[in-house]
Amino acid sequence: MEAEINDTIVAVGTRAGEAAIGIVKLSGSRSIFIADKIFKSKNKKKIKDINTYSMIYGHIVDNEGHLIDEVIVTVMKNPGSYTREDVVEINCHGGIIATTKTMELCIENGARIADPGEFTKRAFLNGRIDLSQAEAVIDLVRSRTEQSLRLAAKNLRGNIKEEINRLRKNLFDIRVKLEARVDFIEEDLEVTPYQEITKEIIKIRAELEELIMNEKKGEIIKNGVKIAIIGKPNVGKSSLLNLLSRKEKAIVTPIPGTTRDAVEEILYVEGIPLILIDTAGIRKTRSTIEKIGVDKSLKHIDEAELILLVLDGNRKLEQIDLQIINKIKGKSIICCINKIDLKQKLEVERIRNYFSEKYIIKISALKGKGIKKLENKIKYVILGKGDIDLEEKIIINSRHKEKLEEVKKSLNRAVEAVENKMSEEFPSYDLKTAFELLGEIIGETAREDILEKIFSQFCIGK
Ligand SMILES: Nc1nc2c(ncn2[C@@H]2O[C@H](COP(=O)(O)OP(=O)(O)OP(=O)(O)O)[C@@H](O)[C@H]2O)c(=O)[nH]1
Ligand SMILES: [Mg+2]
Repeated sequence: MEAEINDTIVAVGTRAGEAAIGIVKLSGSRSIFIADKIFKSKNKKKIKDINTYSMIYGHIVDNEGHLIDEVIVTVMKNPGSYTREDVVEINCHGGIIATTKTMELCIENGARIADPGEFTKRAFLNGRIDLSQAEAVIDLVRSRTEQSLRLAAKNLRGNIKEEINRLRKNLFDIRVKLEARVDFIEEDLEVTPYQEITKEIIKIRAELEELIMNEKKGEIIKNGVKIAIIGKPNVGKSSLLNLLSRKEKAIVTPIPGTTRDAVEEILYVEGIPLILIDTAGIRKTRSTIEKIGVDKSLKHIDEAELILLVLDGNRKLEQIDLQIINKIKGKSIICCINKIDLKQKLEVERIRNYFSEKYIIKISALKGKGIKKLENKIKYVILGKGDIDLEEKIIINSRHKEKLEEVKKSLNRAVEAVENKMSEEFPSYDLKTAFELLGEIIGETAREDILEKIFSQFCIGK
């Protein structure tokens, strides 16, 4: 059921459990009234009589006059609050009971418990933030690295909204020119030639493409990259995982088939989470346990964005190596020739048939040789030439990207219509569609189910 926007909502905004403080948040037209019913201030003042952005000290008292907690109450009056409604925050002592009890008292006095993300949803519905900013709030809360935090903070400032509005304005201007052609042609006035209009649409399309391209970087920053270490048994996969993560995470022994289950470790390279997965060595085996491990390795090949193929430099290339190479064909691969501290028997020329020199790296996982080079190569493969330059770029999310792909299709149709010299209403219609699709990114034309999907990702009290 769709909640009403004009009722007053309440939630505990901090995580349950022992903590220094726990905050109960109220938002809505009756929040000050409700708070005043359960709060007795030290100086006998009512909350309704204090200024916005000020605090008042006192106690929460239940209907029978029992003291619940000693608190500080903050008031942020509409429209200068997170939701643009009257907001009251009650700072209780941390712990489960005081905050829960305070929230229950608010409900007894007319508040309704908030849905997940409802505070932010109200900020959106009341026009304080757009949809891309609301999404940035989720990203901010979920940030695990400084990079992803910076990205979210930038989008929270309205970075994406501004860009989308600029694109929308440009589209709108082109439509005006198209419509002017219809009106002016009859009056014999000068009109914008179709050629020029094509150029302008193509320029916007190029800008969309740039945004779409940068989406991947944003996803990498937020969610990291899965990297699977793959190879036959005993080539040094686990040793490599340990070395890269600088931990004794995986068991290393001279016995082939040591690793049975995939071992995962997250490391951060310049703020980018790399999810490294050490896998069981791939070979034909009769052991049931090892077989399961090998199956898992094959699954990780499919899921990984990058494969570190490990070969043993001390052994000749074997059939199984070739089978593995065949299996990972088409993936992003760095070929690591390991154990270069030992006598080299691997036929490197044969390897060059499969991988370009650029992606072949010689290392020693035992001695730590070539590791810096490998790390740099990983970074290069993941990010491409340029580093992730957050300061300059606008980084959208995957939902925005999907929309932009649709926008691009509309623009393609518009270009086609203009190039085929079709009458103005055809390209104009496509531009209008593009304009509306862009509106869905910032929530101007978003449907209820999209809003539901976005706000349900929030935690309660946000
Ligand atoms: N000399 C030398 N030995 C290495 C090197 N890397 C690994 N080893 C040794 O090779 C053996 C196997 O290493 P692991 O890291 O367990 O190999 P693995 O690929 O994980 O093996 P499985 O889990 O059985 O698939 C161990 O005795 C390691 O110490 C290296 O660069 N040089
Ligand atoms: Mg291993």
